Amino acid sequence: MDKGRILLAVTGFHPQRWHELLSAERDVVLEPDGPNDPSINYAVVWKQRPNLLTGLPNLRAIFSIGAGVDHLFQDPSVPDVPIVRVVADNLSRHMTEYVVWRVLDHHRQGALYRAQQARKVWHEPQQRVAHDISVGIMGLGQLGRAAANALLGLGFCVNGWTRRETRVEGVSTFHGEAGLIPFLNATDILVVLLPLTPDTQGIVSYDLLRELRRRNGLGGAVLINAGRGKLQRDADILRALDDGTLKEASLDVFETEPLPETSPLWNHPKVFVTPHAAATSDPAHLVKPMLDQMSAFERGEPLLNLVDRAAGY
Ligand code: NDP
Ligand code: OXD
Repeated sequence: MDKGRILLAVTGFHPQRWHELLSAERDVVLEPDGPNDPSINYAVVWKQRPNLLTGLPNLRAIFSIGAGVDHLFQDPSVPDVPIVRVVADNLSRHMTEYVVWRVLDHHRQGALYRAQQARKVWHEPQQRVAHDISVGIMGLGQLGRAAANALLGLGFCVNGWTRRETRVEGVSTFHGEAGLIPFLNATDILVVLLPLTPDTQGIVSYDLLRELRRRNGLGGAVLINAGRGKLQRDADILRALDDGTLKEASLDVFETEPLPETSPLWNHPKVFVTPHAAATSDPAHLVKPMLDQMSAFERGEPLLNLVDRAAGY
């Protein structure tokens, strides 16, 4: 197979660095030359314009520059070619840092200390050991497993919930609809690392949060969502925080992004907000493996990290 040409189609951030690095090895364009451009062989995309990829007769594969591919499926006309997503140590490490940071902050009562400091209060609250706390991770994929292992290393009990039956050493695993309530009932701090699919949209509802365990020394259940904003219902989270169903939340993702200035989540004393920054795709780490995959594919080797279209992730 000849050395294919790349269409780089991203919206929402500047493509310059991706363009520079991809161009080191291949011809890269930012727009097809008309609706049926036969010269395009690969599309490297993030939230591409609807219909942009339809009718490219020689498209061999699509590369998402993110781990999540829900942005691609916003366009129902995405052609039926293999879709490769990001799986990278660098991304898993960043997500693990975010999860460990937020779990430890809730566990070590960061919000309480910040409030005490503001009032110059010298008071030592009771502190639980990590082993008394169960962190439940929804989604034990590339990112969820890495985070689970780090939390186990810190001494937390870790539960995991997946679509299919899964085993991860040291983690109590649950799966499917039947496993969801038992998983929640055994979880103090809920970490959401699911992909957004038709099955998971809106899953983090008030009813789900009500099932979390509250018998620990944290003084209530905690939610950490770094998956996708549309997995949650912002209004349900606010309701749960306000009536005590949830003690605190760390949210990296929101139903609408950027989070609108009018959202009460911005100023809520029990909410810690980050701007979808838990694990950002870094072209310095991701472009080379992408180019290597294209070359390997052209030598007849299979593509790796393929998306299962039927499952939606
Ligand atoms: P993976 O595809 O490796 O893992 C997905 C996990 O979710 C799997 O364990 C899968 O179960 C589980 N899952 C999927 N659907 C369901 C379902 N219906 N019920 C129960 N479990 C389900 O994804 P990654 O770990 O690489 O990434 C996870 C998500 O993190 C991405 O899709 C993206 O949305 C988000 N993300 C957010 C970032 C940020 O900065 N905030 C950065 C990067 C990613 P099974 O094991 O059975 O397949
Ligand atoms: C991703 C993201 O999916 O950055 O990789 O959210």
